[in-house]
Amino acid sequence: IKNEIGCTMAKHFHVNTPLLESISMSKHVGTTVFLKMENSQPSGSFKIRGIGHLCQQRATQSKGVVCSSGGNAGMAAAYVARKMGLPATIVVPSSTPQLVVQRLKDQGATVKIVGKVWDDANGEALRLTETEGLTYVPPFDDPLLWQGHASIITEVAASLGPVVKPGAVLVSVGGGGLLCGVIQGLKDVGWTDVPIIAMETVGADCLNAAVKAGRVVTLDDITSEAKCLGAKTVCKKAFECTQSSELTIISELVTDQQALHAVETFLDEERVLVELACGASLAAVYSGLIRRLQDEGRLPTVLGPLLVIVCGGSSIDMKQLANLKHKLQT
Ligand code: PLV
Repeated sequence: IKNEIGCTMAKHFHVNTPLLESISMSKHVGTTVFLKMENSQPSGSFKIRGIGHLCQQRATQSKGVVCSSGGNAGMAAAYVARKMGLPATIVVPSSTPQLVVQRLKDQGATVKIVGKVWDDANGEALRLTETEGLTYVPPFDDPLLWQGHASIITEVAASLGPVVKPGAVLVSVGGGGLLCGVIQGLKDVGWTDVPIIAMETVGADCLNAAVKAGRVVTLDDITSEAKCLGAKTVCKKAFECTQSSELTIISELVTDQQALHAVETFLDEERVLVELACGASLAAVYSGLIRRLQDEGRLPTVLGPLLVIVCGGSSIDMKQLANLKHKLQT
């Protein structure tokens, strides 16, 4: 594939990530655990899968892209735009840590800081789409993103081979794009009987609030420190999937403290640093939530291998980790 300036473009921008068995996590949960290491993607998270795919479909004739983001969608959009030879404008809310703003600039993006939460930044991105004629890159609500993210599951199926099937899949939910992609992937490989555990933090819980209300609702504010899970409204498709009998989706919450503790344990045991948004999923293992779901009969007592999507994230370094510890006083 050639772009406008004649550069040869890769078939896709993401890489096939490692699928690692975690002995220490298996000890915590009492069943085999496989980690899909999306933290090792270019740009630091799974977001590159969907955003790479979307940009290849929509941005080849573009004069530039604009993406609203809590951080990681922006990192992916900036990376892809740079590879495609396009300018990128990334709009982030003021809650985005300075370290992410710097990393976005290092990817060559123009960064605009607008509003308090992602929803505010998104308003500005939509405005720039209109006024500047840029290609809008949504962070989670688009079928092209879900199609790109679905490759996580097809890769896992290829790695595990025909005889092994996960007992459950663990994902973090922000706006629900990753969840929709995982659902798509499970359908693609015929694993619709594999339950999904959809994790959010208290205070960034738009899916859980929707499930409880029985309809899509908008949160008043994002009070969690897991800002990359901080969309006030979950995408309609993700909510609809929780209401359908085609797949089992269990929506669960952990506290910021539990997510932070999970980030630290993961760093100690796996030697990998991920952000709080990812810690929300890991906490399901470390906090005993999986075992509780088994005790409650919501997951089978004898569970097949647990597949953990290690979504990754760039909003973290040792200094930020110390800041979070101080803020959350653990
Ligand atoms: N983060 C989005 C939305 O933020 C963003 O703009 O980067 N894990 C990580 C590390 C993430 O960055 C995100 C999304 C998620 C999980 C959740 O993915 P989603 O939004 O597709 O459910 C407001």
